[in-house]
Amino acid sequence: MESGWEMGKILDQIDNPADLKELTQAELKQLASEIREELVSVVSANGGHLASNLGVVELTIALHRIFESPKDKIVWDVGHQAYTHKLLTGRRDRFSTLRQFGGLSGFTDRNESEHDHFGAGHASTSISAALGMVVARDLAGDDYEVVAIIGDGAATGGMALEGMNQVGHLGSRLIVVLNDNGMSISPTVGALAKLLGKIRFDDRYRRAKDTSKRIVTRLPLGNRVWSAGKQVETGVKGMFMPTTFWEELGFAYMGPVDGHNIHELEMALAHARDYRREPILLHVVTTKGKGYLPAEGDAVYFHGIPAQGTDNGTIPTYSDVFAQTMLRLARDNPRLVVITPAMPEGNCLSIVAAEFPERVLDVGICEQHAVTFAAGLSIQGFVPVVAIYSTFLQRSFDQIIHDVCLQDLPVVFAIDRGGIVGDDGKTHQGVFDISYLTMIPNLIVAAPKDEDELQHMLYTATKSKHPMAVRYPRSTGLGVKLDTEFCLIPIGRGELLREGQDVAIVAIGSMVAPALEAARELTVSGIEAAVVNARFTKPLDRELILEVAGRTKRVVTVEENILNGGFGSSVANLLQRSDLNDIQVRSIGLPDEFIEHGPQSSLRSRYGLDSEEIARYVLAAFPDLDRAKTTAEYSELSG
Ligand SMILES: Cc1ncc(C[n+]2csc(CCOP(=O)(O)OP(=O)(O)O)c2C)c(N)n1
Repeated sequence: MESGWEMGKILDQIDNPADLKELTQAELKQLASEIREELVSVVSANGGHLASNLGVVELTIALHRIFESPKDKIVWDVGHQAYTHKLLTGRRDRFSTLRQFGGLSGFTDRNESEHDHFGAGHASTSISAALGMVVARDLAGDDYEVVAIIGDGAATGGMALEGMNQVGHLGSRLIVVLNDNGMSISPTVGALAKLLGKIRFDDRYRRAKDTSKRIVTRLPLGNRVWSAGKQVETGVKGMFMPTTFWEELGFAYMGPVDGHNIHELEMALAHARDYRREPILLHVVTTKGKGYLPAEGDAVYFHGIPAQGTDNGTIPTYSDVFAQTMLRLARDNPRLVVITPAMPEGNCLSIVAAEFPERVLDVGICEQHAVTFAAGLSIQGFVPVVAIYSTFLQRSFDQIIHDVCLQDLPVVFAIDRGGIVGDDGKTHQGVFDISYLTMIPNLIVAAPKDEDELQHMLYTATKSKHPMAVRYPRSTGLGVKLDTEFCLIPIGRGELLREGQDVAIVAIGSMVAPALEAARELTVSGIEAAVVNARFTKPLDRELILEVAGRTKRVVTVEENILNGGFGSSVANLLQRSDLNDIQVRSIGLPDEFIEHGPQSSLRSRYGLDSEEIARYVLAAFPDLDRAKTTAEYSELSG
């Protein structure tokens, strides 16, 4: 670090974590406030996880002062709170590109920095990944520290508990920092959350906060107040803790520590680092949104904010229409229950919860449990709707197969964020669901062409005798009128939206509207394309697809999903097994790669999923059509 930083911002002088070590406590405080300014400024413009990041500024600074990344491994859970970590690990200059196409990811990413020891985006992975590193270290006879930082929300996830179970069993040297702000996206739910609440709000802790400060400043680093768990003989630990939950799991427990006091954090982390015996759980209490009043006041909204200039307009989103539909259905059917794995906000469920609090169940960040829990409700004659993002449903793959579909239980999967989600990028794209759901026996898989069809499909799903998935995109609807009466959509029936004899564009879900538009654009080239809204990827509308294919001899499928195992491959399979000969089939969809972050519209265009690209593809895929057009034009010209 250059000397003379007093002249400018301290943050501008931090090129790597080692630069932090020379700063005084007063300078660190100044640095924390500069970081907050930078976070608010960039995230307000680009969108992102503001409140979570504001809450861990001091914790991140302290971690990078006490540990030596990249030698020591700092493993963030979810990775959505790693913005300060990015600022301090050589990415300050690129921070303004956060979540933009080609810019920094909104999560930890091993391709981005040697300081990102584990890539994340989905919750509850840190303890398992960190334990893997610990065991590798110990088997290889290496010596470095491994620290997992996990939020109280992510700690509700099953894998976190599975990881803790093995950590306690092995007794390995691992430090788990529990970043407890009482919030997941919404307030954290569950018995574990209650336990943490007890500690946070315990009178003895509040009194002890000051006491501990006194003790910490009075005593040298090695004082026994901070020596952990079973070794502690002073009364301080007992004073802090109403329970020994973590100790029973085999962890030494330290805390709770004030997560906005850098000095105190450093002392606690240094003790944890030097303890070197059993695994340690360091309980750090933070305030989500800290230091920016709007975010402190409304941490739920500021958990993840949209980029500046994102105009929501007046057209409802698909998520809005989902929630409105659930509300109406819940009024009519006292057996309808909506299950959300910690995403009541994202799924817009507050309007349903306000009227039926006992029938909207937040189960925590527990997608696997959510699905099997739904199976149990279904067996007892209830109508469970699992409201879930496509990307997170991946967690429940076996539960869908083994607990729901194998028993043919009529569970409804309302799958939000199907397709390209945009700025969250690789970890969050909902581009696999058509493939991984269509292959499962008994499961009906549908995707609506617009928000009106969504409500009818959801209604149909709640009346189904079989499990049914309805997937819809992250976006506003098309602005179509919503029918006031729900109607049943015949299972496995698509609809022919446009006649045409040259080529049939068979589209599913969000791709139906651009397919229709592409067909209009193709008329300029003298090509008449039929357009089919397939509605179901399973069961397919055999009759309709075979009929248009037989007539046009050219079929193009379009889906916002990976091509491998997707809708297009189902249609190709159908045609291959039919008696039809000489049908040319082409499929538009996403390639066999992880799709990066960027605006939804530019990603769609990049991957050929908008009307212009679909039209261009049709022309290129069937040059005979183009020739026909040219000949037609030629004869027209030549009179
Ligand atoms: C498997 C999975 N489910 C849901 C989410 C969506 N999600 C992102 S952050 C978050 C809350 C995390 O809460 P916590 O771990 O306490 O961190 P905080 O933001 O409060 O710091 C949720 C539910 C996710 N990333 N991964």
